[in-house]
Amino acid sequence: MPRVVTAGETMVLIVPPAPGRLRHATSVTLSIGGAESNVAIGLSRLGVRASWVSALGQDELGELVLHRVRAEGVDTSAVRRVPDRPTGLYLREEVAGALRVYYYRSGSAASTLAPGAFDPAVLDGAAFLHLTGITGALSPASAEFLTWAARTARAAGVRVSYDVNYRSRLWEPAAARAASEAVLPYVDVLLVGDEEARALWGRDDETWLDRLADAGPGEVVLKLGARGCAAVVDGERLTSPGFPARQVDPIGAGDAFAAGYLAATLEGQDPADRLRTANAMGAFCVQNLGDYEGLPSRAELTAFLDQTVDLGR
Ligand code: KDG
Repeated sequence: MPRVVTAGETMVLIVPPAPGRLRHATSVTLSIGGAESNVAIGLSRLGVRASWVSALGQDELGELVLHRVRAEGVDTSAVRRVPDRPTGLYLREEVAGALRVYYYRSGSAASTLAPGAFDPAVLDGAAFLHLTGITGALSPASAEFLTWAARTARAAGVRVSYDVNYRSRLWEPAAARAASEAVLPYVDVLLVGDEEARALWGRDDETWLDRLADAGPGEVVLKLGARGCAAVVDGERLTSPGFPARQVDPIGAGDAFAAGYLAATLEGQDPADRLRTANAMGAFCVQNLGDYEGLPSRAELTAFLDQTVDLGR
């Protein structure tokens, strides 16, 4: 039985080998990217059984996504294939130090995720269902899926973790805020970044964290990037400093953070240690290229947390 189930869209990701405009790239790398599968992969690498639920096109890109996620030991048995819809695609480029993404996901297979998209039995034995706000932006049906999935988990006694994951290329702040607030009553662990908190709610202060906690989640974690994180856990306020890290690629850091937090929770770590583990995962992730490729094994994470030096030979 998986201990954590994640649900949401994963796309094929096209990345040029070096910074510069995509139009000049003469070769590219094919990878995958999707917040929820990133979390499942992060957990799997840490030895936590994870299952990813989604919909993919009946196309070669769908095969690519399935192969990559399965290769990470994540259970994909509840992924549906949709014959008449494509698998989503996104491209990245870095121009003058600024990262840009281009989505080709409108009408994608995953945008057909709707209430009832998975058999609730998928959640049997799971400790957590992990969702993100991205799903709410895919289509009106997916927005309903998000609250349906959270409600279904709650009814089955499965805890819900939810990452706001605001993507400004997909929707306006007011719509994203409304979608997140609709899920909050069913959420146990809420993860939100400081920039997206300001974009959606106009604030990220302690009183606001308390107010979010009052809306449902017993645990509200505010991600502060390199500065670490702040949290309200069962009424207790905590902060945890970030780890020094040489940033190569920030994408995926929030998902790594979520995977670390959930893994540490399942291990029974106390709130302060959960936040420290989550920060370590985020720091580990940003030092490598790719959404998930650089995520650590359990042994690598432990060495990082202990700041043990591995001579590598
Ligand atoms: O968190 C990383 C994700 O943003 C990336 O993998 C792509 O899921 C994605 C999205 O919708 O932006």
